[in-house]
Amino acid sequence: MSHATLRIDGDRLWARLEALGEVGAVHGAAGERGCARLALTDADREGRDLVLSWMHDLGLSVVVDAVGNVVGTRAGTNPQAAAVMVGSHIDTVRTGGRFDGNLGVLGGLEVIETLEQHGVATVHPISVAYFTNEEGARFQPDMLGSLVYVGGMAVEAALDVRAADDGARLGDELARIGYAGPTPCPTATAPHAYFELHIEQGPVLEDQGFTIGAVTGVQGISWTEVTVTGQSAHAGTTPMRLRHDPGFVAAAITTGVRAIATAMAGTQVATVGRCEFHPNLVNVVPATVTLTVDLRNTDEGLLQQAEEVFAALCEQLAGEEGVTIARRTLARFQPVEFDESMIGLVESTARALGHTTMRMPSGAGHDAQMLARVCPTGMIFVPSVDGLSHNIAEYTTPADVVAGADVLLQVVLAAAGAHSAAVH
Ligand code: HGY
Ligand code: MN
Ligand code: MN
Repeated sequence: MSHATLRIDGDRLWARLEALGEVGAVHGAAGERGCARLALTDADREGRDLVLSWMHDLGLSVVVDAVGNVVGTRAGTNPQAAAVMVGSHIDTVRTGGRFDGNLGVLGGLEVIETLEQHGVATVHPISVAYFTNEEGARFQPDMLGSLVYVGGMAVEAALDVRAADDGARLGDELARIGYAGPTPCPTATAPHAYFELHIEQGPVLEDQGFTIGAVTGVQGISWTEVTVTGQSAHAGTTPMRLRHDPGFVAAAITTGVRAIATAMAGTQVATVGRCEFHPNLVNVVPATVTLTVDLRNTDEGLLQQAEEVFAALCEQLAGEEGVTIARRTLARFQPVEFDESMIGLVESTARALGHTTMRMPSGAGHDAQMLARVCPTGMIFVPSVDGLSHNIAEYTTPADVVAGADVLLQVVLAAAGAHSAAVH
């Protein structure tokens, strides 16, 4: 029997989004309601515990691995078959929203609860996962948990990563919040397929009037920590010609990477998101400034070009100002293309459900770009209101949440092989 008429319960999914959104809740002056659950903080633990309780309520068998990835699995009729996995993340940036990552994990739980509710069995097991430290806001690189999960980073190296803000060691924080799990990673068995439902986090779907994005892939990411060391001096007595001012160089780098992106146009983007002065005092020419540069492009060759121009800018500024500039790579991932069969499945499923759909690359990084290394991977985008994300005003309408989760339900059924069963 076809399960094409099966639909998720939108109210139940929205209620979970609201409940998880209250963990680490951040409220804005204009009524915005966001989340702050930086990876491996107490708020992250609280969110993890809540989702874990929902996994147990659904009777899933749950494993926690050595970097804190959590995977809950509903049995299939063929225990030998690899699971169809649905996943994302529940850690957020400091000014995060209630949909980024959360929607993919809770959408997966909703798919399973819908199958349970209607007595639908599947040949393949179905897993729902949340991966550790997808955001990379506290610990770098981003997508760290899923990178380790697929064997792209050694567990030991991951556990030794230090937080940018307070120097905390990832492994210690994992143990502190009780998520240093016993299951080894990388995973012993690759999923049969992986699907991730995610908000677009940009303006394209909304601007062009489409409901579902059939994601073609994820653009390349290059994160660099730049430490500029100059000479601390008195702000009043030091003539301009004698200064070696890392503050000036940091500002030149900030405007310089903007100029690189503007000159390259296309999909090139550049961001200086973090900048710390030392000693950070009104009357002291800084001794050092540490800043981060985030460069991205859908094309690897162009991303390398942007990196080269950026490196040349640093050399030039160092010579002109008489400072030293040290660059440390925090994350570097090449662009990823998803399998055509998975893009087509998302696209045809969305259309069969009566939704408008367009193909598009992802500007943001996602766990899906790591899972694509080990299994067929597809992503479903739903619109972000005003294209906003990594902002507490992030919002996606209930109708679009339901549309995305219904597409997720159907692509999972297509991949997992649904058994004919009575649909109440
Ligand atoms: O940075 C990103 O694109 C993702 O949110 N980690
Ligand atoms: Mn995300
Ligand atoms: Mn994010």
